[in-house]
Amino acid sequence: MRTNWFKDAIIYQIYPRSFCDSDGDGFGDIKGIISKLDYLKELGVNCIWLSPIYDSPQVDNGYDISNYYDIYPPFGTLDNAKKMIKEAHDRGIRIIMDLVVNHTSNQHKWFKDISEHKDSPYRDYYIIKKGKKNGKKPPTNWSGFFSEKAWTKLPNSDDEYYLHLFAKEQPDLNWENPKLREEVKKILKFWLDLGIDGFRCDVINLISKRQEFKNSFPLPALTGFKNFINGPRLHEFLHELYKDVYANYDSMTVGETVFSTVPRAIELTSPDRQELEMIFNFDHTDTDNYFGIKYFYRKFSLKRLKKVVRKWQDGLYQKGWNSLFIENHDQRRSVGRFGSSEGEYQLESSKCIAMSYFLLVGTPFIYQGQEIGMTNAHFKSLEETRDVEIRNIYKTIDNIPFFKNKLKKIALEVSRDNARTPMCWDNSEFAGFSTSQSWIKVNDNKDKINVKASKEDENSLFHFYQKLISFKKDNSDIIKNGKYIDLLPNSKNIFAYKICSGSGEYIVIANFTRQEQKYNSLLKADKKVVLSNYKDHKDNLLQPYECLLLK
Ligand code: TEU
Repeated sequence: MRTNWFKDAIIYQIYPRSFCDSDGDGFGDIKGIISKLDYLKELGVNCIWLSPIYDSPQVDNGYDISNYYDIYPPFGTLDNAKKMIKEAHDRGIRIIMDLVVNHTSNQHKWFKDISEHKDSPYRDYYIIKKGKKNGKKPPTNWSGFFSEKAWTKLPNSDDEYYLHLFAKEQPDLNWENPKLREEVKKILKFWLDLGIDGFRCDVINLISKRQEFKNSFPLPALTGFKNFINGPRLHEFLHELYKDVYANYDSMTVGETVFSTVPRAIELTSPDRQELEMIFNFDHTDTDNYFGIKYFYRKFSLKRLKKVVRKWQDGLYQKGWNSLFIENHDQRRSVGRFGSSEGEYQLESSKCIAMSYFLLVGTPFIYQGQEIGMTNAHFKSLEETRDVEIRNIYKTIDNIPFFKNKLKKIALEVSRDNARTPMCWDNSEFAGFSTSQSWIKVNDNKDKINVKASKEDENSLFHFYQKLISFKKDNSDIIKNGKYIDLLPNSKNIFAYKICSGSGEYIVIANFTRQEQKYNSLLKADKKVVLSNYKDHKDNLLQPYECLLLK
């Protein structure tokens, strides 16, 4: 009954609050999504990943869920969601939902109950520990992902604390408790029975915590990470969900796994272990920073990127399955990133990056707006941003004696809000996203970069993505068993690789610089150009950011 449809999926991520607003309140909604399904079909995608639409106080834009069985009213109703699922399916588009079960909102009825009643039956749903020194100090020195301490005092308690790896409004769930795991299965079944096709599992490799709860060596960020990343019962918990729920549906799961490694990914995604279908690894998004921390910015290097691609493509070959992405709602935009350029060669370089990642072996993801080349928002001040993460970072920076202004500038440039500004549909006042002021500013370049303009220009990035999608669909036999071969591992300017299998092969050659690059045309073997970002090609020369797909 279960099929491997995830290997043929071309997935489009929708960030609902910024996608399309149907009722003019400046906030995207489900009816807005329904109105754009034909657009997605035209682009060619066959699956949507929806960031959370569940009921939520929206401290972390819906990644803090207060009711898993209902919809946040500004997004619409459950009936709207049912209609969306049907309308998508009618167009051959599957839907996977975000599943946020490492933590809930502090407004979830379970957490509210323990905050109000000492003997609440839900106490064991969360991770509650007595503080040290009669409750004056937290149980451990751990710190979380949003530059906060990981423990906060439980409301109405003198000496007890609860664990939260994200904002203090996002208490972590206690997966050691079998009752909690049954609740999670109930949630999964509810949505699968409603017709959902699977889940993108938020920070899923944090669900199992080491039970010793001991202090760790203090770090500038994520002190104690070994206690909560890839914990001892992670695989057991995931297999339990698979066996008791997923096994009965033709569903798929993609796990968001922070700080993952190839051996870990093989364990998580190898089909015989029955845990997840694929994972997101973030190694390539760390090719322009130090230690995996985006604020420690450094110049991108193609060699670093190629090393990471080689590691993951070779590592999972015939053992697991890769996901492929260059943007999402937590990352700044790819225009101007990964060697691409904002300004001169903007279109050529966006196409070059697009081809390079999209045709690797794995399931590709496109984040809303990426297909038309939306850029960063270029925020001028904190007031223009909305994200809880950047607010916390600003507080941290205020406590640092030096370089405050420089650090704040970097924080604005890498802020998650860069990817969260409204989808630009046309050049009207509110970019066709809404008929009134949106919850966060519209990009200043909406007059040039919008869906309408992209569709009208046959040379646009939108049409280029359409072609990449068709190629990927038409060549799925090669890709499913495809072996990745890096053709120029030592070049710091050219990314060239071959994907080959018993069913055939193709080659991608891409110049990641704004200069012409000489190369040996023997690389092209006897193949013909199927797609490129230039009309004419030179024999032994690649033009700035020129990319070639050869078959
Ligand atoms: O992200 C997990 C995560 O690790 C990121 O928050 C990361 O720390 C951050 O992007 C670095 O800039 C997931 C969701 O994708 C994110 O939106 C949520 O805020 C987070 O989990 C908590 O649910």
